[in-house]
Amino acid sequence: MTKRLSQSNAFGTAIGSCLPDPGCGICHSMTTEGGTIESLNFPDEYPPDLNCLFTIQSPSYTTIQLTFTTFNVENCCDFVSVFDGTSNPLQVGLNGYTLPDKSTSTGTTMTIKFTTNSDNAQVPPANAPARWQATYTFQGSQNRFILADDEMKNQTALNEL
Ligand SMILES: [Ca+2]
Repeated sequence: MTKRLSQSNAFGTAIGSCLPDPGCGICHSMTTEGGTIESLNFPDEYPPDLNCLFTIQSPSYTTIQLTFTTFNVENCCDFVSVFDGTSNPLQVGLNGYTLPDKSTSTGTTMTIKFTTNSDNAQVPPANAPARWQATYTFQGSQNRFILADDEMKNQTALNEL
């Protein structure tokens, strides 16, 4: 019983991680449920000549769902690609001005590659500035948090007997 409790508690405190290459953008608002990731200088325009990787790591036994919430990526020359793990492509060569589909990993790692060419982004005025933002959420953790919560209640109930 004590062992199970300590495992659940260790799990419940894990928040995963989101690491951009230096000078590539930012991950923020990280919690046990996920976080937000955005292009460099967001909400302003991203610069040219980027060759960037963002690596998202979720807590054990969870998967990662990525949902773009802003997507204005120069539709000739700048590209976003999403990989399951580090190399299995989920969506490759995304650009343009409509929100891409959601991506879901099969394991605890998702990698996002973002490259921009040497020209500043030329996007339609209605879409400017060129930028993107996405939220990532950890899937499959909810039951474990509830389980951990129930175990805490059970433990409390036992202590009160
Ligand atoms: Ca560009």
